[in-house]
Amino acid sequence: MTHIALITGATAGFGLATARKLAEKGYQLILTGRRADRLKELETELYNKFGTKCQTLVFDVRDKEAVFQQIGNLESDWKKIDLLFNNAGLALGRDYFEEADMDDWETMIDTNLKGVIYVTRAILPGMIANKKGHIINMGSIAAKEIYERGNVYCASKHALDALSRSMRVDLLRHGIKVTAIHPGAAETEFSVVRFKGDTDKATAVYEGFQPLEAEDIAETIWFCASRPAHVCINDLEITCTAQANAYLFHKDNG
Ligand code: NDP
Ligand code: 8X3
Repeated sequence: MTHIALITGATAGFGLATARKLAEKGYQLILTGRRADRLKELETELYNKFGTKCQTLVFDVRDKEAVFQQIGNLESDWKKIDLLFNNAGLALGRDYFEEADMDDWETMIDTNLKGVIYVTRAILPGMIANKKGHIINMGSIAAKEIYERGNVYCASKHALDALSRSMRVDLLRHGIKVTAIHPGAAETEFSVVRFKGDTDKATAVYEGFQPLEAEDIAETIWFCASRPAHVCINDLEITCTAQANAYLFHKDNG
């Protein structure tokens, strides 16, 4: 039987790599993000490579009305979502608490927390009706520990961790699995976004060690998604070998 997955933030990084992995494994995909051109390119790529059937939905996860409208407008067959990957998210800035930009803080809270709440509520009626489903929430090592100048990004991911554990408890009676995955440093567009297009600053983050790659996370998502029906991975932290916790790295350049 074909499974359907909805991925938020499928235009780059973890979401894009996971779309490719799930397509290879035979999933039908609902690909979402704000960059419509990238979603269309991915849809074509996956169809040509694997014959994957896709729907593309262009919305900002912060826009509650758009989220409910677009997901609500899916044809009934596409509403039977087996796997939701709440991946869309971002960090903006890396500044001391008293210096950080308040608008950046609002954006992180609205995207990393409220976006997950909206998308999850929009897809849940279908999962509850099916009495099964799996929600995978993208946390971070920053959901487990804080680091200097990580303030509101860390807070948004700590809140997401609490939300994920709450979902696990509240959705237990519906047979729905909930997993939180917490990666450390991974080289995607994440740091380019965090440093607002400053690629030198972004590249410097990963100098002197080998970070995780998006494909490492896609493999891990697939592992979580492919466990037998009676097994649920609740919480999974993953870092590259050179990273021991949120702030301790072993770098070649010291
Ligand atoms: P990327 O910047 O490569 O990808 C982020 C994705 O999120 C894009 O597809 C982007 O799509 C989407 N997105 C961002 N904001 C919105 C929005 N408002 N509405 C809809 N989609 C949005 O970063 P990563 O793949 O690295 O990050 C994915 C997730 O993983 C994030 O939640 C991040 O916090 C988390 N994470 C990242 C780590 C890392 O080191 N890279 C480590 C731990 C966790 P578009 O711009 O097209 O809308
Ligand atoms: C992204 C990884 O270490 O910048 O969540 O918080 S980190």
